[in-house]
Amino acid sequence: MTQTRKHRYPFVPYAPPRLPVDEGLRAGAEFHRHLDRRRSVRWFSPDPVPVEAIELAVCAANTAPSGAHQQPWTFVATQDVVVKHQIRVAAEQEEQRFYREREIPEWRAALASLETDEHKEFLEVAPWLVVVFAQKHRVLPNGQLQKTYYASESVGIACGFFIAALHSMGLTTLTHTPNPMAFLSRVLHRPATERPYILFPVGYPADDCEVPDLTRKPLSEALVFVGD
Ligand code: IYR
Repeated sequence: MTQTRKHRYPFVPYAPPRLPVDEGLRAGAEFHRHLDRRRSVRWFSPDPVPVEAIELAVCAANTAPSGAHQQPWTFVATQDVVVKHQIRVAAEQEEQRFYREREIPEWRAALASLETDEHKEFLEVAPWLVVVFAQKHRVLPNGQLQKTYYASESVGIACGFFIAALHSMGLTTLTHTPNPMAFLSRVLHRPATERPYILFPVGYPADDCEVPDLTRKPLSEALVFVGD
């Protein structure tokens, strides 16, 4: 029997179709196989990607759970060659400092197998750049500023959905975090209440695209059961 609850705010029933267990497991295995084919890419094709694909990926991201349902993200997308050039120049400046001056030996070892360097050609080759901003505060309809809760966690989850949605459309991306990223607020005219979170170049992989020959850690390292 359903419980009768008293609500102070509107609630609606939620009853997604219940899959038979074996069907659910099959769907889970297929979903894993699909996600396992995703790779981060640094060589993009300049082939165009329709704006609808970006919109669909952001629609998917926008379904992410968030702290107090504050949805503290803004996705800023550009295919403007001038803006992409500005972003590349500024990002390469930061990366030059990182690779030439600041890079510390532990970083060097951790990044060696990725063969990254300060050159970020993909920032101009990929047809789209999507920069995700985390809203540390949000502006209420009355103009007041409200602190957001768990902004980083919420935006991180939304970015995961975004990446998965792109992959489902045969598109690729790179979770790129030039460090520091403050230049993105300046170039993209974002308010001080938002912080750049991740920069995603989006496109199809180049015909001669390669990725590092990496493997994923086994389930036994990713999942630990406790108790009986
Ligand atoms: N931001 C630098 C370095 C870098 C850092 C991490 I963590 C990576 O996974 C890859 C690169 C760069 O983009 O080259």
